[in-house]
Amino acid sequence: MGFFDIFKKKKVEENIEVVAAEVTPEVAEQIEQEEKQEQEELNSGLEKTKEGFFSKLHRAVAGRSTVDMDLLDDLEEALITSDVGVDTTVKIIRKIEERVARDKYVNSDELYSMLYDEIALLMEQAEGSAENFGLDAKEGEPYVVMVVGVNGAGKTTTIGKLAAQLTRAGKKVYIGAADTFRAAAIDQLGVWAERAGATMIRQDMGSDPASVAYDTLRSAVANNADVVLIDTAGRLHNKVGLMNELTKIRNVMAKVIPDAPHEVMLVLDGSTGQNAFEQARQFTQATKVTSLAITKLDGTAKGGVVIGISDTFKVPVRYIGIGEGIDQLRIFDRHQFVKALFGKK
Ligand SMILES: Nc1nc2c(ncn2[C@@H]2O[C@H](COP(=O)(O)OP(=O)(O)OP(=O)(O)O)[C@@H](O)[C@H]2O)c(=O)[nH]1
Ligand SMILES: [Mg+2]
Repeated sequence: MGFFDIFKKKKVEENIEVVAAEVTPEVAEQIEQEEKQEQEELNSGLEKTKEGFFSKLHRAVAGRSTVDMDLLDDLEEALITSDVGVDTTVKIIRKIEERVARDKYVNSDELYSMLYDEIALLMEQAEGSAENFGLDAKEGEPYVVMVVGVNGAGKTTTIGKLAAQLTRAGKKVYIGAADTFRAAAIDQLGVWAERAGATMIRQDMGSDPASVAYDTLRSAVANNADVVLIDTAGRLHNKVGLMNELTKIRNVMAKVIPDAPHEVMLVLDGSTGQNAFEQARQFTQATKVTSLAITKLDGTAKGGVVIGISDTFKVPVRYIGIGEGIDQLRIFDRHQFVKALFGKK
């Protein structure tokens, strides 16, 4: 489901009778097929995480007939080494302990299903869901998303993929090349903008990023754009400098559109495991982050970070990247994710 399908969904909800009449068995079947295909693509994107997670769990559980302290210790280790994070792991283990104490004898299948339930519940309770995305956007005003994150996290790629989804959904998209640190960064974004059919606003390398953001918003407003995506530089070697720069970009944008940016999306490289936690910690402390995109979940066994990060930061994960391709950005669906992790159909 694309970003702006949410708007459609809202309209649909206001007009439920019409929609009910439209859902023919053929349409229902098509929806079901699409959902199935999405789940399959997600399953293959998360294959390595699933294998890593399960081989560890399996090793912990294999040959044990009862759930005792030893097994729980091994389970704890399996979760931690799957990058779920210590705090979240401890939370999960406590829940399992409580249930085991209640249910007494638990076999390994039951243990797996308990784990599934607990992780699914944890994700459920983590604040924010894709269902709310963008509902506060106003008609006739561009919805501004500022994209932040350390170098190489996948900001530019995520912007490119997102722009493509949005233009495909009929939205007019403006992209601001506010990472002026390297000429190559501007060119890379230009290639994505062209592919996506979006308009990129740029200045020369080395120019003031806030000035690029300002130009982008002015131009977006003048041309009735629907969405603005602002790319930023991700250098962290001078953290204070970077955070000041982000603040300056925000302030300048608010001069054009008072509510902007409507969204500050932090992009995290999921394949860095614990490092992604650390980045989330630093950025959420330094600037207001309203959503997360976790990239590179394909090709890594560290996808457990999504569970820990959702639980720890209470900032909704909006998107996950499962490949470099233009179509490999997904709205994060907690249910689908946990299912993929446990290999459930
Ligand atoms: N496999 C995979 N690669 C990805 C994904 N997202 C981004 N990448 C790759 O990660 C690399 C870095 O991505 P960029 O989008 O350039 O990262 P950035 O955050 O803009 O980096 P800077 O501009 O240096 O700050 C590129 O080679 C991307 O193709 C993903 O979901 N999966
Ligand atoms: Mg970039």
